[in-house]
Amino acid sequence: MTYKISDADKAKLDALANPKVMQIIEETAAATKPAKVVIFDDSAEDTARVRQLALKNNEEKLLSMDGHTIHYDGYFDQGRDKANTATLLPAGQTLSRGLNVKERDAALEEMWGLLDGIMEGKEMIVRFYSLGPTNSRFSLSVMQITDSYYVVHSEDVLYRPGYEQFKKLEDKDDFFCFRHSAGELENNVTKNIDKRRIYINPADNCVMSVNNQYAGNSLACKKLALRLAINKANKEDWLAEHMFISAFYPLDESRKTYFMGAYPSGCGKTSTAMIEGSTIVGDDIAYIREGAEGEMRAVNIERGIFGIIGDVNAKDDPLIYKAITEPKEIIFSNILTTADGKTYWSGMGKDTEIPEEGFNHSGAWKKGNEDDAGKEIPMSHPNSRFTLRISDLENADENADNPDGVAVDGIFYGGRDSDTNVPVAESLSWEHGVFVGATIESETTATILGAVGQRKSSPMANMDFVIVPLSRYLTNHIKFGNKLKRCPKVFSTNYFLKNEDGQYMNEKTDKRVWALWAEGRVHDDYEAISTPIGLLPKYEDLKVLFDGAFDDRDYTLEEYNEQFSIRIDKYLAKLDRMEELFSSEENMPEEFWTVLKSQRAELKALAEKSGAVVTPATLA
Ligand code: SPV
Ligand code: MN
Repeated sequence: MTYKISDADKAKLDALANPKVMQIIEETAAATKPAKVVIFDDSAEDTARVRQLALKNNEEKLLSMDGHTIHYDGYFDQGRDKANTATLLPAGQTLSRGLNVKERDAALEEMWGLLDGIMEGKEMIVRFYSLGPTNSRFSLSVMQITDSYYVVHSEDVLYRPGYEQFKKLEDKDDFFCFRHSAGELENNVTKNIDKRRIYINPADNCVMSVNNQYAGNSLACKKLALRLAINKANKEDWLAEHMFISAFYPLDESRKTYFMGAYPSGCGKTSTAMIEGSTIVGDDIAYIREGAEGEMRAVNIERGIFGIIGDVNAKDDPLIYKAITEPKEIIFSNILTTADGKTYWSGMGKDTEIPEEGFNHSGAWKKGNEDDAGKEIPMSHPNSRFTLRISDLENADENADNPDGVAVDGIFYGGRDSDTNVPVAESLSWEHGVFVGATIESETTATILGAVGQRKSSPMANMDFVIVPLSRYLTNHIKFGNKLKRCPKVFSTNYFLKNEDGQYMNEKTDKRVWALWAEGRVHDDYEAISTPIGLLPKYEDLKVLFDGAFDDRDYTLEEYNEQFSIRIDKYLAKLDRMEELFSSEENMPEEFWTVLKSQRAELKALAEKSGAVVTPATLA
């Protein structure tokens, strides 16, 4: 052994009796040269110690409310860094949609160079997690190595402990391995941001990530593991998806129905998972397998939420707002805080109370401050977030930790689309549902570094992580649904439709009604209007649901007609965009093209008969 370790920590490693674990620690310590190696197990003492060390090392600071802490990522480390994230493949291999690829040997050489001495003077933390409930056939094991106590503290909140699960691996190397270093720090944030690199190596199920802190770049278990899981799932017979899982209930709460949903970042995924009246299993990543009765079963691989805090207020997201303004263990990131430990973020609904100075992702901040590029620094970053445990929520679902997952009967797909899709529509078939998911488009948001507001295609809201050919991923999706005896219904949603004056056509809370309608459709409670783009709700049914769901929302026929009219030109233009994009994919499933062609033919025929904009009443 070439590194320093306490006897107690050495005993924890010995108890795992896993040669691969030992080898990885040995070679990582030899390269990174930490002051010592520290091993944490699943005990409450170790978990408490992680949080204390995040505070002691100034990676987090206490806030005035019990359990709340604040962490800051660097000014230039506020989102996932797509440009410097790459999958390592043999020379000549590429990935769909221009996902970054690097030649494996050269990239590994570069990475080991960056790792050389990177932990000098710091502790090399080794911590184990389970992706999914423990003792579950769905779950995978993760070994996280990092020099950041914020990273492991976040993972302690977001993931289930996995040290005991590693013991059960015995000597097998069936786990994902992650090496992370925040790199040299200045004022507690990564200094050498130009040397930020995130390399995914599917050949040995390892990821290396350096010179960053933002969770989407640094946390093993989040998007780094999702990429490896998608690779694994596509070689096996299951799905790894960027999806929430929640139970929706009818207004009389007489039954519950589990739904999943995929939305690109910043497009309402967490608020859909936390719709009033629902109970939540998870809001970000799910593993899906077939159940014993031929049903779709899903587990949340996480046990917490890393949610966007911007625009969370008592009116639009009452459940989330309540959850983050009460005492419990919460890590806030990149919002405005004051010397007395108060928290502020944009859109919190208290505009008049926002202080003119404080501390935020730019450091000491005053209203009107500009950055080096002359851009005014917002009070809180648009991708600032909160991290909390689902079990600390009042609306945690009773099956959130069920090792056999939950049976899913509905799937939502949505993007950020101002002019095309109707607010909710049921897909005509499983294949049509996969098409709807594959053709999600969204205006970009602040979660990804780079320009915001551009329309981007994001298949299943999962594209950034699909490190297998997109065509294979979609083919597996179609096959998976087709083999089920109880296949979920699929719904497209769109919360972002705007009228000609640029105003949103819907209130943010309207999504509750779309969920109520979809839940009812699963149980055949409502008739629907059959159209080429899918099955649409009837006005009378929505009216009753709006009246039942809200005290003061009068849903008018004019609103309905405006929202649910089929804007045929827009749909046709979207089909053209999709045809062009997917034509460059080899081996696309035939079903995709069949749906695309029939949509186009039917929409054209409808336009000839009824004009370019068709109200649902015309089709009823
Ligand atoms: C997302 O962007 O989809 C997130 C946050 O869930 S991140 O950790 O950046 O992936
Ligand atoms: Mn996500």
